Amino acid sequence: MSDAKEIMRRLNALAQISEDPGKLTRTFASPAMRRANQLVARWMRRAGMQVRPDAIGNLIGHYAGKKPGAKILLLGSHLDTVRDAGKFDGPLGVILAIACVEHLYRRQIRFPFAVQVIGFADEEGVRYQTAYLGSKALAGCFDPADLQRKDAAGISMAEAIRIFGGHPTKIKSAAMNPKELLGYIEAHIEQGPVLEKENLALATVTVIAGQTRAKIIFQGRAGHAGTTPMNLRKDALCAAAEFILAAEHLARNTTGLVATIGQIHAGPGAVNVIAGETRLSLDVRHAKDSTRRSALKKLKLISQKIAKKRGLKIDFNLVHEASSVACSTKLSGLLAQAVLRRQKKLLQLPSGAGHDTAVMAGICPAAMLFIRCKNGISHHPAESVKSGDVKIALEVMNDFLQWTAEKYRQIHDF
Ligand code: HGY
Ligand code: MN
Ligand code: MN
Repeated sequence: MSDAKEIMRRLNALAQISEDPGKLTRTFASPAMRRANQLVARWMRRAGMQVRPDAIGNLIGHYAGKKPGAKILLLGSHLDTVRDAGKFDGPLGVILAIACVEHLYRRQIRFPFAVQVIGFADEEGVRYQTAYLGSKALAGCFDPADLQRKDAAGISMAEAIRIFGGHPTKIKSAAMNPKELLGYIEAHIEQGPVLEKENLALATVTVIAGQTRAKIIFQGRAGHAGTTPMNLRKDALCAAAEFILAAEHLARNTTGLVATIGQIHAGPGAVNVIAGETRLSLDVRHAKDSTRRSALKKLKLISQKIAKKRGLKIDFNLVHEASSVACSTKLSGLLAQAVLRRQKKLLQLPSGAGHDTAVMAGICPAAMLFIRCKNGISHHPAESVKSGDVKIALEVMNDFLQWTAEKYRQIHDF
């Protein structure tokens, strides 16, 4: 079986490991994540890697360099998913990276640097609403206060890590030493329509858009749906609806801005009861941090005006923020040469989606390889990738590794 076909086979196998029957959901520190780590660890060992979990549950495969103590080139992506996910967002980058190491191992090739493949424990932030837990632990910027966060079942992050087999009090020890790192490369589906429109398989990434997530609570008054006159209501769901449309309006009228309310909960949640409280998520992104931050300020003001006009209380709390991050031009430059060699054309795209690359760029040069996905669909079971594109991506990554080794003396640091 060709390497690309084996990658697709493995992605299908991995996609069977879910906490939701009939759909793919694999969240941070869940039993499904543990089973996924066990399967991926087997593939890492088959590629000649030593494998270990770190304190937060990242899976780390190490392929030694020619000499002990050599610098480390990191490859990888995340193994967690959103709810009802596709099978490529995250795992494609991990399984592709393992295939690169397997390519070296089968040929007994050793480089002047070591290669490590990382399967990050939590990029999506589904369980605890704050993203990048795995890469933040590796990058030494994990916030210990997050350990107190509770999931929907009331389980704290610390408890979840302990149950998973991790060590919540030792997350600091998971931090990598930036001096030991050569760089980080993440192969990931584009999650957008541009590569397909340009009829190209691959692109490199210029910048990863910054993102802010907030939790909003409209507090009104529940009441009888039949006897409460419209002008006497404090309807929290109508307030939320007005806010959601205002957020959409602002984003539609601000170039490059996206605003999403993906979650809403109305209580008490009976057909014949006016909603007394609504809880919303808010996700705002833009390639320019100042534009994102000013949009957030406007949205907070809008929510306060709506609450005041309707006689409601409002809570508007930030739960996650990540600045926009430029990829390393040097690392991307070498990757671009490999793309040009295989694809004869190069596209460089910004990423509206967040990635662990944005965190890893804080401790080492970081770059991304985008792979075309059908109709740009992602965060959806219809996510799909052609094995022919995976084949080219594998060739590009193998070329990139080979060239990095050949030029290693000059590019000791990217
Ligand atoms: O939400 C994102 O941008 C990414 O898929 N975590
Ligand atoms: Mn995602
Ligand atoms: Mn992703």
